[in-house]
Amino acid sequence: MTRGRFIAFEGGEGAGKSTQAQMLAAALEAREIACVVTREPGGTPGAEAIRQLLLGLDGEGWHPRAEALLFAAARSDHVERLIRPALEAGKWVICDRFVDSSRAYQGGAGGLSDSDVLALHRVGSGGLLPDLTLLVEVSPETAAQRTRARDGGDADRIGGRDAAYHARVAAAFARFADAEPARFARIDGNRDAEAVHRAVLGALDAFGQAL
Ligand code: Z5A
Repeated sequence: MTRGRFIAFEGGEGAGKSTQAQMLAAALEAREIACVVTREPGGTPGAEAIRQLLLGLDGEGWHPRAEALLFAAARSDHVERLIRPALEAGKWVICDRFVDSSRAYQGGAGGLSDSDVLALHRVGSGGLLPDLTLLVEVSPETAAQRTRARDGGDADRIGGRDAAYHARVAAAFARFADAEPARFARIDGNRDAEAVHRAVLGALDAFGQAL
């Protein structure tokens, strides 16, 4: 049995990751390639419960290190119970956010060191990395317009952090992509969804993951 491919979408809120994950899954299914679409934080019952703790908690919220541990714990359950078994069964896994989100949000923007975030990932998830990470990048104006149209101004605990925090997240993602060109493709997400989807398929092709 050939192992499946592990593809992650990354980027800021409103970049269009979930839309592109669904469009890629439809393209795979049209080619009769079995795939699983999942998300972080979440993807398993345990990780979805941790998602509620992370994004829904009222009051003072989590200290940055506690937040990083909770994301790593959710990911650990997700990797062991869903991602690895699906890959071993030969399915493609399309994941809406993965460890690079922890590196960008809890690391680059939140103040933890990259090596600490990666150490938690080694302990929790054996250091599993995607075969390809598609970084969907949009301007802050595009992101704000899309999330406003969808949520009417409501944001979760992390999405609601200030513009400087989100600018640090975007800068961190760009640094990771530039540092690891063999694993990342940067996609301009400001275009309409079909044009972004074509760029996603082009990136898969260029990375030798052609459909
Ligand atoms: N987080 C973290 O801190 N550390 C971690 O390790 C992980 C996560 C894994 C999860 O939020 C939060 O957790 C997130 C990071 C943090 N907070 N922030 N910021 P989430 O899962 O609830 O939400 P999100 O990941 O930020 O995604 P999102 O807001 O749903 O955005 P998206 O998936 O990138 O976008 P979308 O849902 O595909 O599209 C948004 C809207 O735009 C929607 O109405 C679409 O129909 C529309 N759209 C999409 N694409 C287009 C194009 N191309 N043109 C026009 N309109 C479009």
